[in-house]
Amino acid sequence: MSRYMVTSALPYANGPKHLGHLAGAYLPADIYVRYMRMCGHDILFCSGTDEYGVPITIAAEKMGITPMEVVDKFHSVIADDFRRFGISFDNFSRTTRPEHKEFAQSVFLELLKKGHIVPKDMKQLYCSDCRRYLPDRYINGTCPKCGSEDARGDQCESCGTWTEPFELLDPKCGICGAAPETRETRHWFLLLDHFQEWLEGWLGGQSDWKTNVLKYCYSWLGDGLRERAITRDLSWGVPVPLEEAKGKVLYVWFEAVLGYISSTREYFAKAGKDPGEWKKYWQDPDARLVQFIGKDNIVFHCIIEPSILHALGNFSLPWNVPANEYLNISGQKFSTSRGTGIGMGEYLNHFDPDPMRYALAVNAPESRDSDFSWTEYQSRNNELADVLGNFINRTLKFTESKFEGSVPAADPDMVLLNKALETAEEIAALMESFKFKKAICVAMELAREGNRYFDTAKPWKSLKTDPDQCGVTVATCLNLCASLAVIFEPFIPFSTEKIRRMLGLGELKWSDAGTVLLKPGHKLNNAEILFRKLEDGFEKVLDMPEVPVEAQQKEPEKPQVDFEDFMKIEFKIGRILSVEDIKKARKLYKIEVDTGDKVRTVVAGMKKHYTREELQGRLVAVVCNLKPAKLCGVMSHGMLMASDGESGVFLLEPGAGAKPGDTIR
Ligand code: B3M
Ligand code: ZN
Repeated sequence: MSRYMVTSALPYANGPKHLGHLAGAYLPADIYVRYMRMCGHDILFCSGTDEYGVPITIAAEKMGITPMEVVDKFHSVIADDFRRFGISFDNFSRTTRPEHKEFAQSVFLELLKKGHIVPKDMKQLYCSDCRRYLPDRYINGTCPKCGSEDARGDQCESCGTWTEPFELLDPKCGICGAAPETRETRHWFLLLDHFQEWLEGWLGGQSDWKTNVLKYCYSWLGDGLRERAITRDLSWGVPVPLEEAKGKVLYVWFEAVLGYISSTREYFAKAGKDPGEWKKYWQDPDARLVQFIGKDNIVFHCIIEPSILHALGNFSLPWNVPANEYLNISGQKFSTSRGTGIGMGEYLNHFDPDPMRYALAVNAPESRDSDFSWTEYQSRNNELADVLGNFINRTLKFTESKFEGSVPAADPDMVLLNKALETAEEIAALMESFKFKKAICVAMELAREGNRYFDTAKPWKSLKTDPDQCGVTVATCLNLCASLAVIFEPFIPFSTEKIRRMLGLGELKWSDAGTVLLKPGHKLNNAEILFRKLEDGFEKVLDMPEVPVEAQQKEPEKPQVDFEDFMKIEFKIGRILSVEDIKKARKLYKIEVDTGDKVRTVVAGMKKHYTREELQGRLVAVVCNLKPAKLCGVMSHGMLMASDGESGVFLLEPGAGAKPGDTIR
């Protein structure tokens, strides 16, 4: 039996990740890994956050905090969201860990020694306005390949080309927009051309890989591989381990692809493990490396990483890289920065993980981009409830009420259980060829079959007419429930755990599907509802702003007013013409205000907060039609609007340009 090393792309710790990420590289990996574990394979699943590189420094600048604060914050958010979605990593590391730095530096030195990395003086774009070198993502421009105008200096998102900053046409500083100048600096280059021929041969042998992946690779090889700079003039990153390279760091992609190995090493460095055991997953010819990524990462995993691993020698190369296409939302790319897309955490704050896991698996962007919509999600959720949930529930409820919650003394109908066995075999073949979308549909078909069986057998009738037959039906349906708990486990693990609990079963193996797991007399637990149907408009809860707890407690103290009532109040801009003290009044001023139509006298409690000079000539907001009232002997014909809180009392200030007499609405 082979050993498997499974990885999912290391997400940048620059913000929370969204459902597009989940569908691309994490959910499929988790489905695969859970299935393989159930088959008893020796399999390890590692990932972690990618914490260096310009995406992090850009986030830090935007947020006004340090890069370290950014990655600390988002590492926990991302790790927690994955955990809540049931992504079952064996280890989820961070590239800012010292072990990763040491490992990445050692790989750099090794390749330097072997002559695959050489220093060169090169041109780099420098923004004289911002006084800094502009690394890749800090440069925007036109893609030399497809002509898209929002290509960045590292990649064109439209066509996937890996661009170099000075290759962009019409480059602009990503920070200030100025046209940058070109300056000389020294950098270290990975001589990818050393690997062209070897890659052609190696990739040529991967005919079972997805065609979209191979197509990308061949287009790269077709263009001819060139040397690539793998160092940057940045302060945030793994330092280049050379005296003469002070102030330079390794290019994030060069070290990030090594993060998978660091994560595995970290896993085995933990207490109670053999620290050398990582090699069994990375340096053993029997170990199969399976890497789940999104399509924009293909070149790094199918060209760069294999070149590095090959150059190091004794490392296993990817056995498969089942890259996914994109999940779009209403035809647009998911992008948290552009405000399109749904965050994983945002979703989980309102809904359960499994319906989304199911919806994304059915709708996976496996061979082409797919589109997410709440309508589609709703119908997938309701399908879970109507088909799988319904079958489990009706079987268990019937057993509860008619058989005292025990498996009847009858031999189950092997025709149906054999069908479950065949289904499990069919799914196994699909899983092993990374066709999860088809696999989940086949699984749901078996649940449908269960409902048809129940409907046809009519146990509620046979209970009276043929109790033995009724026992057979129930024993069959219960065992089918157990088989369904097996085959759905990789997809909706939270729900199958519930099903197993209801059935009184512990952990199951893949080979348990189609077998008689529930023997006569086996006691079941109470049935719980598995899935709740969603009504139209259910997704509105996501739009509601999240109200902090303290704010929730401060309910409005005043009753609501009708718009008509509100409109009865006349608010106007006024200018203070004069301010006088009022005899014996410690808090009040008598103020003359010009409100356009007339000059009115207002008595205001401003004496403690403003001097007369401060008020003189000031523009204010005035409530004009308050019923006149006498205060300390002076009639007041209105009120000045001010804020009043712990910080003090402050007059509202009309914006510049407002004139006395203007109405306020
Ligand atoms: N962090 C890009 C991404 O999040 C990058 C992947 C690294 S995998 C080694 O899509
Ligand atoms: Zn600039």
